[in-house]
Amino acid sequence: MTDASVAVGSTVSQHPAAADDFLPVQKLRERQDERLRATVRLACERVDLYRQRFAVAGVRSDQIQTPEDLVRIPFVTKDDLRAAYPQGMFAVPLDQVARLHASSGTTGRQVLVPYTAADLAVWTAAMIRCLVMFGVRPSDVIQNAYGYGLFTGGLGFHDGAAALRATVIPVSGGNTERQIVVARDFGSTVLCCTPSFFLHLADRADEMGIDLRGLRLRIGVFGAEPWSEGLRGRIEQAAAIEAFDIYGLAEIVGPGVAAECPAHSGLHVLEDLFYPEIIDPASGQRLPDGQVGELVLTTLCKEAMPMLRYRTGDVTAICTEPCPCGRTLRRIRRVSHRSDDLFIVRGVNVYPSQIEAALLEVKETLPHYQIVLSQRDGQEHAEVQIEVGPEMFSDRISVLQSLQDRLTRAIRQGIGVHVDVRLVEPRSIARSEGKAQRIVTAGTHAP
Ligand code: DLL
Repeated sequence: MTDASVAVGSTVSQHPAAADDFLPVQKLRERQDERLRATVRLACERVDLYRQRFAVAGVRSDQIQTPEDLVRIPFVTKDDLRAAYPQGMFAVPLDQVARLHASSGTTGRQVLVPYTAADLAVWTAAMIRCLVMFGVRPSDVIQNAYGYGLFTGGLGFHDGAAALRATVIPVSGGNTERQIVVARDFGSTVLCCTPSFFLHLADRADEMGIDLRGLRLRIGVFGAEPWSEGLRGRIEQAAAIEAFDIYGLAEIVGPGVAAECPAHSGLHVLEDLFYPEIIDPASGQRLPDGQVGELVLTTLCKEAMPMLRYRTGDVTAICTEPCPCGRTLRRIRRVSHRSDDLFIVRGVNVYPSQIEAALLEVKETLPHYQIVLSQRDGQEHAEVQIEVGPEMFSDRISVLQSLQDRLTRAIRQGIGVHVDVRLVEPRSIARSEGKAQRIVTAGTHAP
């Protein structure tokens, strides 16, 4: 990060849509209180689950006046949403629903998410604010390589970019070669996609003899899955762009819940729209700012499906320092993993992001990796499979052995325990066109 980039950030944040990012704290609190009261009232009037939960907890809706009072009410979980499938959580009749989306279903059955026209307008305004935060301007050409469809990435970015009056290329996810040709021939200046798809794209561009650094791209907007600080460095280098993190989830709105400003030190939560809390995932106790735990979100403006204390499963912390960009919105640290996205090696909990960070310490490998879980002797066994580039693979066995040793050491240093590492052939790990699947389960191995 440079001082200049912060200066650029504050210049573009003159955009009228960005004013809500800079509200005086007192005004922000008043807005949150007012919106929270209206949301709680609506939820309890219209949604059985909230009515029942409040009754069991012995709380009346008018007792929830400020976000501090939220601790009195129970959480909502993904299981609750699944149990209410398809429309049990809707707070409006279907004829007032303007659009339906769904969560990705990475951890089970999809959850249906309705939006009224007003919800869509709020979402679009949130996306404009995020794009402005990244320094995107109406003169930009935005290549939107998030999937269009039930997934919120495609249309979320599309509506925000169109409302910003930028030029949108609705290329959607996948079709890697076409993406590269589009970026080159259409003169894209902003690329939006998952970080794992970008890696795939960078590899392919290399094979096609196209240098992404020579294109007009200047900004990349990456989210929808965890990615590490180390990966940011690789991405920025591969395409000579500034890479920004954006966070969101369908149950709350889609992309646009939180985003990075040019200071790159955490993601500002649009907390006049989505109220964040961090809890201890085991006890459910709210944790003070600065402590790591599970992110819980409450929507403050949603009509069609208000969410009160939704447990995201995502692990982060609220940053305590003010941000140099001047935004009054609190920040969360980048989401490194989901609380259920772990595997266990010799009793130690390990997350894929820790493996990725360790791999990035070793220069020769691209972070194309997968963690393969299997049963051996009745115990869960984990093996990290890492792809090596074609030039390395054709090399001598001793070179490969030395690479494997260095990777094994880097991982051991990173996570504190030994994990089996296996180098695999170029292109043998399935490429992601959207969210990467880092952990896979193999068939049962004979002991
Ligand atoms: O992934 C929405 C989105 C689209 C966000 C495009 C950003 C860009 P879902 O499909 O419902 O929605 O998946 C939500 O993805 O709970 C996190 O576990 C993960 N996730 C989303 N953004 C990030 C991020 C979209 N920036 C789930 N870093 C969330 C880490 C992320 N994880």
